[in-house]
Amino acid sequence: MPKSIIIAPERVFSREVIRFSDIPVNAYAKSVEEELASYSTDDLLGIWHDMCAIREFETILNEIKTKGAYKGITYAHAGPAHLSIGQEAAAVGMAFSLEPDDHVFGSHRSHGEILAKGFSAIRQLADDRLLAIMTSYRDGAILRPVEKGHAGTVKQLARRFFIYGAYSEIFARETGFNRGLGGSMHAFFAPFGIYPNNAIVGGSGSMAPGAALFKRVNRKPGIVVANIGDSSFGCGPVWEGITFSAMDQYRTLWDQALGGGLPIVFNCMNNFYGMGGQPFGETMGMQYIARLGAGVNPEQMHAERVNGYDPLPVIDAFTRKKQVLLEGRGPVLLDTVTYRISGHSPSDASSYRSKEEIERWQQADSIPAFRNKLIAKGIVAEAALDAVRAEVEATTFDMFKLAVDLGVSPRVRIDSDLVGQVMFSNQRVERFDNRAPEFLQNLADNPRVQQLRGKIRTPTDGGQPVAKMKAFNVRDAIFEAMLHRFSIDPTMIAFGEENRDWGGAFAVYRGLTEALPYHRLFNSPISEAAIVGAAVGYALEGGRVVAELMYADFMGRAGDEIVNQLAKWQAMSAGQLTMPVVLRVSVGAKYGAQHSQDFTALVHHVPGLKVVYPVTPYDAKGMMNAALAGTDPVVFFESQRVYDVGEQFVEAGVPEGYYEIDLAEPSIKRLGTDLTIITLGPALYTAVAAADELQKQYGLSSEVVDLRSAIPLNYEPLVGSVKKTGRVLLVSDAVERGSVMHTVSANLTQLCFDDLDGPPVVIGSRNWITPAPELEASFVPQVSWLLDAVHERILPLPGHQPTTKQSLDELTRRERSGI
Ligand SMILES: Cc1ncc(C[n+]2csc(CCOP(=O)(O)OP(=O)(O)O)c2C)c(N)n1
Ligand SMILES: [Mg+2]
Repeated sequence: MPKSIIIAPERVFSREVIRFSDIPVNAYAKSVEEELASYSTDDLLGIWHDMCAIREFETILNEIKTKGAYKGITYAHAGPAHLSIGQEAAAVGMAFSLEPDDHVFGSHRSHGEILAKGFSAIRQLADDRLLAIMTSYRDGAILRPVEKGHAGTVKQLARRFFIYGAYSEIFARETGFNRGLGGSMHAFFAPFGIYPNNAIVGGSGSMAPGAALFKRVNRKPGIVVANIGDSSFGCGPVWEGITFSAMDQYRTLWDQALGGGLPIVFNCMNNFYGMGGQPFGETMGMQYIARLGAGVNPEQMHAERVNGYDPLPVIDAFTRKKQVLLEGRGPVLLDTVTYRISGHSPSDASSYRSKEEIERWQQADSIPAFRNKLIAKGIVAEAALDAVRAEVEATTFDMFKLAVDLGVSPRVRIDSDLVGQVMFSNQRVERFDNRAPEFLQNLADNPRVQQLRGKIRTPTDGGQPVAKMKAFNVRDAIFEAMLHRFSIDPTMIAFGEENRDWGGAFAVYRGLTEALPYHRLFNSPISEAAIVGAAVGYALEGGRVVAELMYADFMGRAGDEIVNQLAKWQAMSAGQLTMPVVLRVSVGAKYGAQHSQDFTALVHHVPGLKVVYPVTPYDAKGMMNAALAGTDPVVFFESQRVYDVGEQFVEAGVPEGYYEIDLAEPSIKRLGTDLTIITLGPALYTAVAAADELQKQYGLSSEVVDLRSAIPLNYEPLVGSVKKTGRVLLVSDAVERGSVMHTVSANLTQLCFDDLDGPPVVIGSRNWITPAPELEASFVPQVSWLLDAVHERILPLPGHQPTTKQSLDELTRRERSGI
């Protein structure tokens, strides 16, 4: 079913010019008297409160980092403190008019943003709601220390709670928002709309669009703000996130009832510096971050530069931009100008800027400036401002004292297994929402569903091998599992390159285009970082998502999103967030050096990911079903060598109904007594062929075990097999050096040392680039390699004449030359 956007030659060749419209710079011109129509005295005192609180919060951090003490309280803080002294007005301006349903993502320099958003939410939430949040959040662990002896209002209590939770998090205490597993650069508190802050520069730029997507797809209220620095606009993933957010399809192809463009503000906290490099005038060429909106879409992202050294223009901008987003005209780019008076971190000697420059910004400091403005116009009495400041400083200091007190705020016990326990959530969630899943047709009418009914699901058809066209294959198995979950979980969506009309590059999704509305299955831009980043953001908001990378080779493009985002947030939230993402990754064949690499080892090395690689229809369906019922990130490798392969091992065939396979369980594909051959990926089929030859030619009985999964992995069946045979050969198509099989081999050596006749032998692809298909047989393990390896390194095969080089001498020679 082709799309309805027709590209007409006469249109694209017509003469025209591309026009840009003016991008406002500091257009805000309201006097404070004019603003009185929008703000009560309490509002203004609130803004003042929040700015002072942030300043005090960070001043304390700065003092203890640089001097080891504050007002007589000594404390050595080992972790980082990226301070934002000077940026308070920008943070408060950003957060002040946002509602709890508006979600902010941020950067390493986010203490101020967190506090500002927290105070804003506290102001807006009703007392009973605040109490409910504080008592239920981690069963009151943060509330208990701060409610002791508190005689003030609920809102005051909530502010104590929030300042204390933030300090505790920064100081790695049990009483932190995330039990200290997030820390200074990653602290967040979802009940107040504060989502993960990212130590990876620009990290929020690719994740936050997924949160905005979640709001659209699931019709949730509110907008999303990605607070990122000026230097982060040099990061590819930020551009990808912008591209993803600005896709026309939200307004051209999606159901307009969903609300149109993504409700997201890319808010640049523009302090004119990275650590020492200056995007303005040195490391970039756009001069104004706001200019960057010009190329993105005809609305130029509604880009605007605002004065973030005064909270009022920022509040004004956010109020206007939120309206734009609610009208479905997003995304928005804001260039909020501010200045970091503090160093990048306390060890920063400010060698990259002049003293004079810092002094000038100190003279313009937003906190005294705001105070003076209010006093000069007689809007708020000096005494009232001073009283607020005194109270803020006292509370902040009190909370600091509580947070550093190990008796009140203990660290997670060093011998506890907490980190291990929260690496995976290991839950089962049938559906993340109860509404009816949206479909375009009755599934019984779906052509692919109908076609699958006629396919043969068993290894043989009337005693004969099944013809390729008739076999229910791996591709079908994944489709069936996907459709099942799509039909149960209304939040489930899938996206990636060429996912919709093309059906995914390898036609796994063929038929889903007819079945699903755009917002449940769509083409993404060629933006691998944004594909994975958006999936992470979507999942963090509470939706199930399947993202696809067309080739494993492209994982590098999404490197950060896979290794630092997808893998980390469950544990960094101390188990409060789940990550129900299946990342489908196809492993190529016959496409040479950049399209045919098995990268299982890369993700195997990254704690926090489940890594599976089924290669039979039975396994693919059962494991996809399990992955789609779980709450953990699963990197789901698929081999292009076997998409067409029918079931060859399960005599009863692939069930039409639902079943799951425990991801940790290896599968014994063939029983044997003399040798265990362990595989991961399509090497299974090579191993089975080798087992046939070993039996036929040498009477050697091989047990073939397919790991199916690298993480998690139950070693018991492997140990059981090795205890029986005493000999192990491990095979995968990944390049041999550092392959998953080496870890399995090393572990089995320890687990089965007394039962082994000799050391396990690992065979993988050569440590080369993947050559052209005509040469692949010299690269990927072949049956002959396995036979020769058995002969040379496990058990001499009588009369066997090796045709390939598998000896230990050859291994040593190759290692010596680095190949
Ligand atoms: C991907 C990445 N590269 C580099 C760094 C090291 N680093 C930390 S902060 C920073 C400067 C970031 O500048 P900007 O985005 O303007 O934010 P600011 O620090 O000014 O708030 C750098 C280079 C990092 N954390 N992540
Ligand atoms: Mg900066």
